[in-house]
Amino acid sequence: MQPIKDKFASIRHITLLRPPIISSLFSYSAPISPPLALAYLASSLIKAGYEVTAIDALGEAIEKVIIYDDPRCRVRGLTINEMIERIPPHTQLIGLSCMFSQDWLFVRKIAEKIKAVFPQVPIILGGEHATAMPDTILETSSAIEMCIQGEGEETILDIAKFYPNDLEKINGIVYRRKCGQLCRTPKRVRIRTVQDIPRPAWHLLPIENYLTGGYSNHVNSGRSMPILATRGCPYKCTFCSNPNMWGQLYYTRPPSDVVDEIEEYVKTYRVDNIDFYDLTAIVKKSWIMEFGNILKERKINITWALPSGTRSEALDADVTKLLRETGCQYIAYAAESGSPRILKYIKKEVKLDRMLVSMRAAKKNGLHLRCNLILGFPEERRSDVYKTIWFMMKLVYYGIDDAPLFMYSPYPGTEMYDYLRQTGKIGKADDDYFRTLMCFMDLTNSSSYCENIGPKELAFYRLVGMSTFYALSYLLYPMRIFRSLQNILFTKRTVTLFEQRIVELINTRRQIKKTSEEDRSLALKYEL
Ligand code: B12
Ligand code: SF4
Repeated sequence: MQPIKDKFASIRHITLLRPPIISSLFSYSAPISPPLALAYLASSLIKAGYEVTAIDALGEAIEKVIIYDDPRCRVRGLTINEMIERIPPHTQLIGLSCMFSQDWLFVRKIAEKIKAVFPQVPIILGGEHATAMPDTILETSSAIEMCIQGEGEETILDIAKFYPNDLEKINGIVYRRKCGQLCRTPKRVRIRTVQDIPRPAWHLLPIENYLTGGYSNHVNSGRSMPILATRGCPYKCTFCSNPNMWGQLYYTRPPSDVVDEIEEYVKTYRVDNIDFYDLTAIVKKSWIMEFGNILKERKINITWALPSGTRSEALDADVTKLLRETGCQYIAYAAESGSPRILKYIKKEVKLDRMLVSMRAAKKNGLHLRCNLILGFPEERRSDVYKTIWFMMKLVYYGIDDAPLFMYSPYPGTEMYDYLRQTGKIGKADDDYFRTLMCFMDLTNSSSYCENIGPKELAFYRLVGMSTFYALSYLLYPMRIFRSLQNILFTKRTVTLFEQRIVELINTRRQIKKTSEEDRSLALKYEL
């Protein structure tokens, strides 16, 4: 990490802002989870001696849901006005985060409104979207001055140190020169010793709101804290932005360091559950065995989960047994397709039969499991779709609890997006393109980038696949009906994604109604 702040640096106070959750109007879900990026960035800045204000627009108003008109979307969190009110007048740099490209239209609006109130303060943008599309961002928004590429902890320290005179000294940025020309500095070398990155500064954020509400990126397991054990992913699937964002370098923290962090959360925040947010949490069996054994030795009384979609190679019968013994409750496997032809095409190096063996062992050891699947890749044929649906039926047979079917969305910064641009299947990255990204969880709206199957037909397959999966799994395992009813109606603690989605739908309807007319009109007024 970087040394202590240069005392002659011009920037002393930095505001970090995480936007609210933005989703399409009829989205059946928009998971609520704490802002890891903000917590990590704030921590590095504080350690280097800067003053930081961290505004988590979601966390500060989790139950406020407002319908916006342009872009037509549902927004959970503070209004733009409320975000602006929280920015200290003396701040010298505003760092916005944009994790999802579908959020861009709204994030652009936030940046413009902030700029109107703070014309002298530079606004910089980081996150997956800023890494993938810096040119488009800087060309279409004069409010944003600079985009950060990839990992941000070291880059933001350099920005605070070198802004505005020595920007060329900062690796990993794209910025606009005074003459309007865009300038890209060399890529930044990734942080290898991830255990040295200062731990997230949760004390600056409204983490208690997430903990009390049991919010996490999958099911409600009580007071849940996110954690990262690794950075990056060694694979290079063509639909994923990882290779562009992180490269193929994969660095893990020592298991004992991760367990230390968990212990700290149990002590400080009384957490019940830990969720790993890693791109690919488990690659090596030796790592996960060591982690499990340390958890066991230290007798830490928590549950934990791997909800981000992991690989199966390291998860055999021994490992899943140990995981269960140490409180692991939920694992998401990332199969993506039931068609070996498609798996080869998307460069997803998984073997479905091996994954099924791993799932079977995990199920036998009492874990709840999910398998993520996608439909509608550009070269997908009907026969591939049928194979995926057939694979889902096998999953029912093996007792898998969840099998969400997502529509393929072309995210910028992915190999497949570049292919679709080159072949003209995606024209300009204009506002319409970002609107189509928004409908990935919208059952009333669908888009298709598939050469062989149209959007309506794909939506039909998704409906058939998912409804058959859940209908059959409740028929085959009738006890699940009672468990789900009990969880949805009474305990509100959920164990599957299906239960969680129903609870979210009920809550969101209630929250939209509860969000006062005053807030709504304020939000709309600010848009004009
Ligand atoms: C956990 C996770 C989720 C969780 C929670 C996300 C959340 N709200 O916190 C859940 C399950 C909800 C989720 C859902 C989805 N996700 Co997701 N998710 C992730 C994942 C695995 C980890 C995110 C994370 O916390 N990382 C750890 C932090 C530390 O990293 P970071 O956010 O990138 O921040 C670093 C840098 O980006 C940078 N940075 C970030 N902001 C800023 C700001 C400034 C000022 C600076 C200087 C730097 C900076 O510095 C940070 C520290 O190094 C990422 C992949 C990844 N990034 O690792 C995908 C990822 C973000 N998700 C992705 C997608 C596509 C989705 C879904 C659409 C998938 C789906 N079909 O369900 C949904 C959309 C949800 C929605 N909003 O409606 C894509 C986004 C691609 C894109 N361009 O839009 C990613 C990149 C995965 C991938 N490789 O394809 N996701
Ligand atoms: S989809 Fe998963 S395995 Fe593939 S590159 Fe992305 S993070 Fe890695």
